[in-house]
Amino acid sequence: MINTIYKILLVMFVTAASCVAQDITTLEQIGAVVRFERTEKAVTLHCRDNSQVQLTILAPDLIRVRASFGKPIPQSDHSWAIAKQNWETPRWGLNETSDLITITTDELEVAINRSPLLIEFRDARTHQVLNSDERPMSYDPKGNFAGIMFDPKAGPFVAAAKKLGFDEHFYGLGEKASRLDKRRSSFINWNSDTPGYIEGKDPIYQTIPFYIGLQRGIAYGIFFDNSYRSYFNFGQSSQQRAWFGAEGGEMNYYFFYGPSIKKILGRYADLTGHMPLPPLWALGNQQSRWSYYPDTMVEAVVNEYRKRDLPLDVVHLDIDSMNGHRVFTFDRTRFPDPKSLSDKLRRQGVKLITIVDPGIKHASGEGYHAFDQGLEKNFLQRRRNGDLFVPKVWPGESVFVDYTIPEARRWWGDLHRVYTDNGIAGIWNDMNEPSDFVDQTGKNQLDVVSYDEGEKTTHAKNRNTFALLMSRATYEGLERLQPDRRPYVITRAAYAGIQRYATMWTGDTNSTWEALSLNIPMFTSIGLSGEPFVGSDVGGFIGRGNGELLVRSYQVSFLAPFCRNHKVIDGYDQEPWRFGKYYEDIIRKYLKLRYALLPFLYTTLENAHRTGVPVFRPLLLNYQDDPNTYNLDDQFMIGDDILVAPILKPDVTRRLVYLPAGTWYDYWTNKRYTGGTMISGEAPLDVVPMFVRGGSIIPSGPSLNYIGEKPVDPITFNIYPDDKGAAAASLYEDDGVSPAYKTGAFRRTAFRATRGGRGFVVSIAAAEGSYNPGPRKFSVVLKTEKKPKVVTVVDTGRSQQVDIR
Ligand code: MIG
Repeated sequence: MINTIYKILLVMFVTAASCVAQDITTLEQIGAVVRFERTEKAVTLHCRDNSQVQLTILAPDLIRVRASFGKPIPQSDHSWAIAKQNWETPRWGLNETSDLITITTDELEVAINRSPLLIEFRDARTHQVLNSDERPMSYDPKGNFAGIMFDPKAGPFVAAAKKLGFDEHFYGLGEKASRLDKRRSSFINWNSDTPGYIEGKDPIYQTIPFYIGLQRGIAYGIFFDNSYRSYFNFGQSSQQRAWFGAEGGEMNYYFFYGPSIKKILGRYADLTGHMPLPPLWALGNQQSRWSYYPDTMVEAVVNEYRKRDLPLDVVHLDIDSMNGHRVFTFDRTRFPDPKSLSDKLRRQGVKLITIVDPGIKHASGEGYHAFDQGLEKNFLQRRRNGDLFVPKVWPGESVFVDYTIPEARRWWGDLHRVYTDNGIAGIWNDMNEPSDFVDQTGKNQLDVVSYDEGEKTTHAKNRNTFALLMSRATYEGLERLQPDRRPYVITRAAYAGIQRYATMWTGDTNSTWEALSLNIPMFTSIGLSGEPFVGSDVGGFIGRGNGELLVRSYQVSFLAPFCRNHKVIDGYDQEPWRFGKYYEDIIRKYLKLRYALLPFLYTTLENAHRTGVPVFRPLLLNYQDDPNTYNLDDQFMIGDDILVAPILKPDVTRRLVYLPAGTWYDYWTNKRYTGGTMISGEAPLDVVPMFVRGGSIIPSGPSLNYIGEKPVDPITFNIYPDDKGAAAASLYEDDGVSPAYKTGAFRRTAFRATRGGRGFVVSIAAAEGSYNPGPRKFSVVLKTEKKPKVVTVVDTGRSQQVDIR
């Protein structure tokens, strides 16, 4: 039965395609500027057609553009994505001529042509053009776009068109089943449950309407903060324009100036929120299956992991752990005592995560608390005519919560007490596009009204933010229930800002080589869109894998923030040992390496939290001036220092690896390379080509079965000097579980190595932050070809015992 539903879903998605021509030149253009006024932080343009445009100066490198067509800019101004509303206005100036109004900040110059109304962003110092309107912003008062609109009642359609650079590259846009450089592609955002998606399938689960343009090494960003079904076209069918638009709402975008992508990502994180740190164990290895039950099966999986000396931190409980798919319940035949199960597993170092879907079983008169309370409190979604909205999901006929109601979010969050009381350590939000088996496109939900700050808006506006608000309710609930612990939420669907509440995985992939090769551009693009904690079902979700595919899949994911093997209900088993000892031994090697590199991974993750720069990076993020990286998406970097070039095809044991300029070390052999060229990497099945940047220091720890098993002692600093003999790094540590890091309870230690005379000097700076990790040893390993004669350690912090190898 489940199988059949699943196959029907698959067929539906493969056949549904949207191919209506989207010609924005038929839209009406905003009128010319007739006058303008200026306040302390903004300029408002009044247009001939009664439209208004407002440019707000938020930071020297961040300008918001808001347009209201045929009417004044409304007073109400709300977005679920925005984390920071109040910006301290930077200094800026305004200059006008008969043709132009020019806004200047320390970094940006915004030239507004009055007639026609065209906006151009330039570098304030060089006056170089960064991005300019190809035509005035446009809208659809006449309904010309009727054939394109998914919900014709939503409109009017709004659009902005930008000149397409001859050599302009486009990155980001969140989770798309596409390559890294989005140039010549077009996309739609409409959160959709798309099992078994392949490259080109669009839209899929998430909506992050933020992209980065890069030309001549100079980057800008555009965040089109509009949750309606939106369109992004990066010159797919036009030589002159890239455009974005939406089926309703305001033209409302934020323009970010780099020139570095890293700087843009920092600003984007300031605007839409920084990812809080998840518990450190979230970086541990995770195992899942649709579905492990009963409890003895979960124990068997954990015992098998321990018996086979494979590290493991988390097991996931999928939908069959619930009583008839009722969220916030356990199936008491399968899981008679979830608390004693979680206690038992915890003693083995394993945490349980359970799935929570948005569908609450429609269960009148049954005494099911979630349904009864939701109904009684009037928190459930209703159609415009007042009827309950009754989608069909796993429990059969169901209801959804209107998460735009603050009290409903609070109630939903509090419902998680049944999980925290039973020792469940994290929550996995699935099906939150929201998926509805009655009609997966969303057509059947168009007249569902959400409270939406009292505006009572429909599905057209609220679909794409549904998952964001559900994750928010979950995160805030866990925060209230366990204030001394960091919440850990995983979501499938999302809207911009999701990183404040949830981590993500890329949904129902296939167990195929094609799907594996998509992992890299997807992880890196999601990272470039403000979501640093990414991962995919290791081995692929749907279909039958094999040992070779599973091993190569681990070689992609072993350093991804989310490393979880998961499998569909009717798929062949895929735990690391399922294909025999030969493959299992290789997988063990990579899982152990992941655990050994945890000090490095966690330091990189904390950097993502603080700076918005992701862990899993495309090379272009670190080498923005090197055009060889602009379309390179079959290799990746972890942080600034580790480069991995996995094998993405069967029967292949060697590949070309691009090493950017600089010194590089083969991780396995320590062989030195001078970059700026392609090299041939040897990759027998047990080897993934992996290189370390000269100039880096990689901290590593002892072998662990799970995080927290024993103190991270000793910490080894692996020093890879650059061509001048220098290297530097820092190590970040905290308690790994509590939110105390937010108030200074962390320890950041800077390290530096320099070559001098016949030896090396390694200096350890005084640590920053109040966290005390207790006594442990530091060990220094110099990865130089010849052993230096003298190594001196200067320990300003004076807290460690250091030995040198
Ligand atoms: O319609 O809960 O992406 O990870 O195992 C399928 C069952 C519902 C989809 C998720 C997948 C999960 C599955 N879910």
